[in-house]
Amino acid sequence: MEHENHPMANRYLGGDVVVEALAGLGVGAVFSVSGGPINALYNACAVHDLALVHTRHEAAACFMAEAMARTTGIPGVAAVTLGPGVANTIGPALVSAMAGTPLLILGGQAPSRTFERGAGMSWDPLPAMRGVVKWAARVLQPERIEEHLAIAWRKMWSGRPGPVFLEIPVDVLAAPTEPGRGVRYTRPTAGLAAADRERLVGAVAAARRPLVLLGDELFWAPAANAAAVVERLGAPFVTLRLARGVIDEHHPLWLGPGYVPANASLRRALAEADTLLLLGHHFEFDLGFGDGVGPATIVQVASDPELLGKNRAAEIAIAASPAEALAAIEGVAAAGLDRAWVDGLIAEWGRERAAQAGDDAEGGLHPVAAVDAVVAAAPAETVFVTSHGNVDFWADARLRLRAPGRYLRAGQAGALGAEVPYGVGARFARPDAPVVVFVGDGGIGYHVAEFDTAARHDRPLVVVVLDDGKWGAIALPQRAAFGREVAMALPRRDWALVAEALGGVGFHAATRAEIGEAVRAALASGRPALVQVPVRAVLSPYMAYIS
Ligand SMILES: Cc1ncc(C[n+]2csc(CCOP(=O)(O)OP(=O)(O)O)c2C)c(N)n1
Ligand SMILES: [Mg+2]
Repeated sequence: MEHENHPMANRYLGGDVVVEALAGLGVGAVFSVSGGPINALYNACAVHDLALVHTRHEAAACFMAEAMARTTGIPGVAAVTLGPGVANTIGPALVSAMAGTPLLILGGQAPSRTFERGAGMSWDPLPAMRGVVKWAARVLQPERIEEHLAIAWRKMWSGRPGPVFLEIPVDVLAAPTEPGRGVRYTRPTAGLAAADRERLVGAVAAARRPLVLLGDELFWAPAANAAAVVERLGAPFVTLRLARGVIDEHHPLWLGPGYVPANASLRRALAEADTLLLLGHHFEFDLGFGDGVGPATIVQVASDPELLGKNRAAEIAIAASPAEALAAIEGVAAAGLDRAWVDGLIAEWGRERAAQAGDDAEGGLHPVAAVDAVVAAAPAETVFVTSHGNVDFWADARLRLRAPGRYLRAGQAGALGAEVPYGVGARFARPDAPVVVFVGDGGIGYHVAEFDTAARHDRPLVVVVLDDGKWGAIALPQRAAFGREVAMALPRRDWALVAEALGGVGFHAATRAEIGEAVRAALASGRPALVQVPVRAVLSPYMAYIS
């Protein structure tokens, strides 16, 4: 073969150590934007058969890597070049930190002998990266690469997961070295002490008005019996962030997304419950920091002790795996359950959701009508992505996920721009799953270029642009507060045409029927597809609440 006669071919280098270690850790792909100092890594991907994806922006590479973790539980990895390449990863690292998702960013660097001499593109990223990641380090000996990857992996998963950064200068990555011993990692599960078990069972059994809040950790460490537990208890439950879908959200006890700003029924439940079972999460922004909690006894279970009592003290705070807690209360019934309260809440959520159903008044479709039409045309196993614009908040409230790992949303950081890369990344993680992305006419502009990446790698997905002709989430509250919109309009661009120019296929759809047809045709096309849907700008419950 042609490459075999070249000086660096057929030699075992630092890059080979990296790739073999990653493969041992279950990593399925490396996302990058090509950079010279990491050529040894790229070559190693070919040698050891690890998928390598060159995207159009380092931020997109990171979002795709993070999307792999959000869909499968196993992180992808982003490898980027020095200086501006690393600088472009700061945004997604922040998203991953604030969302509590694992992400390993590998950074290239100039040869170590040039340090402090002003080598081209070279910049010391460690101080800046330390501001956003859990751990950042530089490895200077090829024989210590594997050790550093093992540390990175442990740091990334410890407590609440998050991003880590490892820099490897080109002379280290391209240095001949010996194969490592292989890195393996199994996430530890924190068991339940006997006394905690007793308190937990006692509190749950005594509940008259129990409410179960299912959070992030149940995605990383699932509990197969979660549905059985809520059924036996007769307790209403909400699903938060990464836990969306850990119980099928078509379940009759589902009280909607665990998102206080978008769920008035949840606000009432928090105020009236006598027992709150907060599993694998903390009282964060989505739960109103716990401020709306009424007289309830709070029972909080999370592996990371740092989350216990955060923002709101818990009467019973247990540092253990929520899955262990669910195992402990399996079969426990709430003897004095206030059924009328439970039924009333569930009915209220049903009415709240039904009242959202949009009309087709003058000026175009209501965003809810558009979202519902898309969802109706998407197969049950679809992975959905939404973002942080006004129309995305409608989508967030409308979606009912049937299983975990099927809902990606930037989360606490609220970063526009993650949408298209998340969709492409999900398609790498789950090559057979249909992927549908909701994004606004503002958000699409960030990373629409990743249509090219999806096309080059044959990763079909459907991106639905909900086009209200403006930066809606900013414009609508601005109008309410100031009586006008200042430079908020976005002229209607032909995003379907952009998708076609980038190797995809484009559709326009303006009615419910046209949306259904376009989504089905997009799915059947087997190509990256964009469906552009004009919608009215209607303030979502979320934006109304926070404005
Ligand atoms: C990285 C980033 N920059 C800016 C914002 C602020 N922001 C929130 S929503 C929004 C408007 C989004 O417009 P569009 O994507 O069209 O969605 P719409 O609100 O119109 O539905 C902006 C600019 C953000 N969330 N993230
Ligand atoms: Mg918009």
